[in-house]
Amino acid sequence: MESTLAELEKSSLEEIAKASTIEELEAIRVRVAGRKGGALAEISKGMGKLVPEERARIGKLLNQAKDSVERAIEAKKKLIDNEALAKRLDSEWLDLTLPASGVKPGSLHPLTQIRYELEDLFRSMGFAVLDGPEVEDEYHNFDALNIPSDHPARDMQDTFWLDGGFLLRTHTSPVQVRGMEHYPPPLRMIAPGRVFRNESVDASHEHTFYQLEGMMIDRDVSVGHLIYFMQTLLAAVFRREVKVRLRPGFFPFVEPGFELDIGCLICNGAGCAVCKHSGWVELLPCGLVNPNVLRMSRIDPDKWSGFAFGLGLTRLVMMRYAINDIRLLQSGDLRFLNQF
Ligand code: FA5
Repeated sequence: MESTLAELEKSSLEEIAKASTIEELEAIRVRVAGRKGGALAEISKGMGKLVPEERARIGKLLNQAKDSVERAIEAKKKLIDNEALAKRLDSEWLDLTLPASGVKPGSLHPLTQIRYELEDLFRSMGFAVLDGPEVEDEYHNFDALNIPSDHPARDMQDTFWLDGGFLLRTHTSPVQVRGMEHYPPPLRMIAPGRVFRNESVDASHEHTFYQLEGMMIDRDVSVGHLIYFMQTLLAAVFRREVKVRLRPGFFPFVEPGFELDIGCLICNGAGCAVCKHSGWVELLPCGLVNPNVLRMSRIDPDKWSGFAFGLGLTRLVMMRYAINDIRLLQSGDLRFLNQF
C-alpha cells in the first residue's frame, strides 16, 4: 500500500508538471484526489483491513500524498494564470503617454465670448453685472418702465403672455427696475440676458435673442456720458473704426431717446437681408432715463439723473463676425460653431 501510494504521488506530480491548462489540472485533481472515485479515495478503502498502528501510519501518508498533489496543482494553476496574464499584458500594452485621438476641445459660443468681454469691460468701469428673471411680471417689464397697459408702446414688443399677468420678458430693461429697487444711487449696472418676442423669424429677427442692458445713475448724468460709454463699448468690440449714426428714438422709459445704428458690416453698406437693404443695422437704443421711471423706483429726479441703453447683443455678435443669418447662432450646427 505504501509503495502504491508513493508510486501514485510520483506519477501525479509528473503529470502535474507536464499539464499546460487549468482544465488538465482539474482532471488530474478529480482523478487522483476526488472524494468519490479518486485514486487516493480508492486506496483509503483498503485501510479497514489494516491493524490500528499500520492504519494510522498509512492514513498519515495518504493525507501527505493528497496534500502534496493538491499543493502541486494549486502552484501549477498559479503559474498558468501568471503566464496567461503576462501574455495578455504583453499583447494589450497601452502607452498612456500617447495623446488621445479624436478628442476635440470645446469652445465658448460666440455670444458667450462677447458677453464675457463686455462684462469685463463694464466691470473695469465700475459697473455691477446683474441678473433678472426670464419669466417677468407685467409691472417690471412694462408699468415700471412708464408703459402702462393702455400705452401704445406695448405694441412695439410682441409679447408671449403667460397666465396670471406673467410674461416672457421682451427686453432686459426690467432688470434696470430691479436694480433701482435693490441698490440706492449712485448706481452703475449692466444686465446681459435672454429675451423673447412673439414675432416672425428672418435673417435679422429671432423670437429668442440676447440683449445687454446698461444703466448709470448719478449726479448730473448727461448725453455726453451716454455717448462716451457707447463709444467705449463699440471700440472694445470692433477694435476698428465703424460707421455709426444716432437718430431720435422713442422709448417711454427714456427722454430724450436715441437709436444708435451701425453701418452694416455684412454688406459694408451695399444692402443685404440683414440690414433690409438699408445699409444700417439697429443695434443700440439708448437715452436719458425718464424722470417718471426714476420716481416709480423711489429715486428723486431732482437729485439724480441717468442714462440707459439696451444693446442688441445677438446683432452685435452678427456684426462682429459678419454672420449673415441670425438663425445660425441658435442652430446648434457644429460646422458653424467650430469656427469660433
Ligand atoms: C428695447 O428692447 C429697449 N428695451 C432698449 C432700450 C433700453 C432703449 C434702454 C432705451 C433704453 P428694442 O426693441 O429696439 O429696444 O430692442 C433693442 C435691440 O434688440 C434692437 O436694437 C436690436 O438690436 C435687438 N432686437 C430687437 N428685436 C430683435 C429680434 N427679434 N431679434 C434680434 N435682435 C432684436
